[in-house]
Amino acid sequence: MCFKMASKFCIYRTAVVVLLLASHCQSADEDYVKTASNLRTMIQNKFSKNRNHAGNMAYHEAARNFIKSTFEDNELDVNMVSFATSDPQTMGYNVVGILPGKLADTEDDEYLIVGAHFDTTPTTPGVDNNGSGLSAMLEALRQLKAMSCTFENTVIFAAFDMKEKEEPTSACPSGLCGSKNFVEVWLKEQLESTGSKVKGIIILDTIMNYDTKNQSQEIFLDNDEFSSFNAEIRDADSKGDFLFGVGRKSDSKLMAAFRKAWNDLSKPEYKIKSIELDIEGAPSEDQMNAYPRLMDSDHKYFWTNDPSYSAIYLSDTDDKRGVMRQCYHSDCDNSTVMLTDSKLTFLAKSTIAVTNCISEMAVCSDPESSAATSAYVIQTVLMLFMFGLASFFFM
Ligand SMILES: *[C@@H]1O[C@H](CO)[C@@H](O)[C@H](O)[C@H]1NC(C)=O
Ligand SMILES: *[C@@H]1O[C@H](CO)[C@@H](O)[C@H](O)[C@H]1NC(C)=O
Ligand SMILES: CC(=O)N[C@H]1CO[C@H](CO)[C@@H](O)[C@@H]1O
Repeated sequence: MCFKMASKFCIYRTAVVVLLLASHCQSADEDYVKTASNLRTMIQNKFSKNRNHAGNMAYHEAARNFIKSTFEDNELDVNMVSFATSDPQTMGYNVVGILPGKLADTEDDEYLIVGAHFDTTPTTPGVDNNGSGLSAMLEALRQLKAMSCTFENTVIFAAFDMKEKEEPTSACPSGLCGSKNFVEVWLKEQLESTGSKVKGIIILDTIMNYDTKNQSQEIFLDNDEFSSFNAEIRDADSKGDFLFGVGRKSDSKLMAAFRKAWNDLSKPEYKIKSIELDIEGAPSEDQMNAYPRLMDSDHKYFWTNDPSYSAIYLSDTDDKRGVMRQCYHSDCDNSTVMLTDSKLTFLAKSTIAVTNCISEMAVCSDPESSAATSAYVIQTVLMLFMFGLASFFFM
């Protein structure tokens, strides 16, 4: 009706609707802006210099203490977990923060774990690798706390030390020492003493290098089984405009939950692509060797553990995309190159997706959250009412 009658009123009415819709949608955009701004500040101030235990010991320690105090500020139970390394002079330190759920310390509890490594190789500021994953984890923690609801399940935030292997000392020649210790010692003891289980782990590694230029994305998987995945990238002009997720068959529920959280957000130009390896449970030696790129992050020991835990690994494909082809493990993985608006917005989307995925899976059960939902419903009803009123006057 409105559209047939090109009246002045029709224009008013459309304007009112547009304004109402804009005010209603604003909060989503504000979330991105606020998240990106928090991430920028954190990376700039805390994660823009080298954090190798031998390369820059003071900054490595400062990063660790910053993570610890962030956990404390958010009222987590904090464990600074030290572990011996193959170098008797060097200790490793994981920083673990626990947000106990209502089911904490019971056999019904199923942990959700978010993990990122905080060290770098000796020669890089490590803004993308892996200041990005760590910042996303800490910002997701802030957002989860801001929801002010008590989760059914316990959520654990783990900052791993000594992921990186290229270093002047022989502390961790194989890499992934922090997450290995976390899984095989700390988590094992925790589960044995409580009888609790693990629902899923999200590993955030190098995740902020978004690049929309043609040919910015190299093909990074050469196994035949990925030919259609590769074709899809080529057909879209090989743009590095997606977050890359890896899981096994055994991780399909967790990956589906994360993808849903991602796809429910706005800004579809920031994409997600994931693969599902044809693996159930712990990968065999042959399977490990078949996918070297896909096994080389902190999810590895969650997969190989007995029992094997559900874990997904998220990255921006590291040295196979855009500027990271030159900057990986080097000088220019720095704040000037990485802290652009589009890279920060990409990181913000990953952060909000982690927040929403964890809050969904950990089951928020507080009346306050349903109060938030009611507020949303009331806002919507009010909006429809005003729309009706506006129609009445302007028809
Ligand atoms: C990217 O590739 C597409 C298709 O090949 C082409 O139409 C477009 O102009 C290219 N963009 C740039 C910026 O080169
Ligand atoms: C980061 O690296 C770029 C490229 O090498 C350089 O131009 C810039 O000055 C560096 N920024 C910082 C903060 O070191
Ligand atoms: C995805 C990923 O693991 N990114 C990098 C983080 O740091 C280590 C060590 O440099 C790299 O091997 C990872 O590939």
